[in-house]
Amino acid sequence: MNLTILTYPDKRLKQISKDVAVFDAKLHQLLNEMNKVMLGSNGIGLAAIQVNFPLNILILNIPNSDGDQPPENLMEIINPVIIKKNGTTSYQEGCLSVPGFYEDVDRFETVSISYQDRHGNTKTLDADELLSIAIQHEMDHLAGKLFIEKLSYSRRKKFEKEYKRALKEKKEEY
Ligand code: QAP
Ligand code: CO
Repeated sequence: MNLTILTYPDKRLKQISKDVAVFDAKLHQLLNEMNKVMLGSNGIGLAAIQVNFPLNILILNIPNSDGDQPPENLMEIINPVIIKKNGTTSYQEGCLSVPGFYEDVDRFETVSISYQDRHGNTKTLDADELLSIAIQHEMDHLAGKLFIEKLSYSRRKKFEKEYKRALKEKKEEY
């Protein structure tokens, strides 16, 4: 399958993802490969569009207090819909598709979602703290949005400047 992570400003990240209709072995293979790519890149969350599959799929593995990400903490969330949201919070977010940049982003404090698991079974989940933030971050990917689009004008400017410089330095380092 050989997945690679798309990075900003790749326009493919702007695609609107579509619902998964078939819960077959190919879907399971994609989920398994996404998990490998996420953990191999030190990620805590990944949307399928970030590996160029415009499907409503996200995976999460929120580290526990000692920083571990055991396999039993992996969450596979397919076709998610927010059914309840409350409060506001702010967190310094990053993204595997925007490497090296972190900035505060406003989110709902808690969200409840309805989603399907890898077998197509419908579930609900009440999320708070980092899990809630991560779900909202990854669901934005499914709508073709990156966290940098939620920044104020001045912070977005700061991002563009820093990110362009980093890209240029990377090109020059061969
Ligand atoms: C989304 O983000 C997220 O810049 C997941 O050099 C972010 O896994 C959810 C990463 C914040 C909740 C809060 C970023 C790895 C990983 C980088 C990630 C980098 C290496 C980001
Ligand atoms: Co992201």
